[in-house]
Amino acid sequence: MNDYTLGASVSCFNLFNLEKQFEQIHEAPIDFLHYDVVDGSFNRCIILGLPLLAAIRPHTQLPIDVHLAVFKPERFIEQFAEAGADIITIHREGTDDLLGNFERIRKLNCKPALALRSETGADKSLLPALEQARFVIKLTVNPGFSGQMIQEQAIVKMRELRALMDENGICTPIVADGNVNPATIPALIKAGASMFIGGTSGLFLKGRTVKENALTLLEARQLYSC
Ligand code: S6P
Ligand code: MG
Repeated sequence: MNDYTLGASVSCFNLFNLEKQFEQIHEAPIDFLHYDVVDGSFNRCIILGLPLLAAIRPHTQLPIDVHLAVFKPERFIEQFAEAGADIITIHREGTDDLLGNFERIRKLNCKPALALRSETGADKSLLPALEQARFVIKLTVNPGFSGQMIQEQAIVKMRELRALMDENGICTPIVADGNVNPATIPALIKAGASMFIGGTSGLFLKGRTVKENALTLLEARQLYSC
């Protein structure tokens, strides 16, 4: 399950020149794309919808993880699956029916994954969903916005999440999402993350190619992994 390591956040792409952006993405060691959808009520922003996903889908073979930062994800799952999602990630805070929604996602030939906001802890009621999830995204910032600082509470909750899964024999990988860079990676790895989503603070640093930035992130991961 740890075969993916580094994802690229589409909301941080150069949306003015997608063709060039994809050339850079495809020459970099990127394992998947991370596609944020925020509905304006889960957090106060509206980002990335169906038309852009449908437009980029034919131009990449990389798996696309659609991160539905929305309430009642059942309203959108089918549409994003049709538009080209491979993995659909839904929030614990967005639904009371995680497992029913996971089943919905699987029926559409996509893989379900789980996301937890930075302030959300894990408890035993989450174990079935954690076991079924392709991965669990632990947000380290607030949903939707790039360029935020990592929240200390997220690191603490991440450590507790990893411990809960380990105690229960669940090896689902934790994905760190938000402010991932060589300075934050050591603490994220220590807290249990093994996958990373790159954005403005690490993967899309100006003046360097995506490949150069990705290699720097992977070196940091290699250096600090046990
Ligand atoms: C954050 C969102 C992320 C960001 C990305 C930002 O809410 O879910 O996927 O797009 O992680 O990265 P950075 O380096 O700008 O914080
Ligand atoms: Mg995200």
